Amino acid sequence: MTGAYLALGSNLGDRLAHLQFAVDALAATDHVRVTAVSRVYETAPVGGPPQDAYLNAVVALETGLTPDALLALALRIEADAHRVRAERWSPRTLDVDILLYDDLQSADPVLTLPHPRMWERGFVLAPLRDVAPELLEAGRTWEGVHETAVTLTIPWRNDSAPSP
Ligand code: X6L
Ligand code: MG
Ligand code: MG
Repeated sequence: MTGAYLALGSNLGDRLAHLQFAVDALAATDHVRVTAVSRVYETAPVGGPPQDAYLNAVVALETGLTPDALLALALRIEADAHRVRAERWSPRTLDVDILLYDDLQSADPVLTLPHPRMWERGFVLAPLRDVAPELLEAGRTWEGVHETAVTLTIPWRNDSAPSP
């Protein structure tokens, strides 16, 4: 089993429902165990055309899936949430990005690991800090990222240990 971290984002429709949908879909997948979910953050949009604020979160997994299989799963979950691929960086119902897969480094443009721009994005780092504070350098700050009062739940699973 390998540790991986996924970033979730939504700024269309019922944003919170889309994030929870992703957690539920991940947890329901064979060879995937959701070990932790971050708090949910409301974040100012970065890049692309003017668009509404996002909700962002990060999920920690243990998985027996290969990186390619995990990417295929992420894309399928986005499609199942009715993601429409319009112009680059446009609003979306659900974005599921692989941030880290074990300590794998890959320059493959289809799946670059670690996620090439994750360390500059507060909307990634704030939730990542919730589940893996050891990965972040101390004292980093970011703007436009606000913790919300809502939380995601990890669905009960037969084969899952309690989350930390
Ligand atoms: C210069 C040029 C600086 C481009 C930054 C950063 C572009 C991030 C795109 C950039 C640049 C992105 C989310 C988002 C997007 C999200 C929030 C992107 C791709 N996804 N904003 N913008 N949350 N808050 O999940 O990340 S589009
Ligand atoms: Mg993204
Ligand atoms: Mg993406």
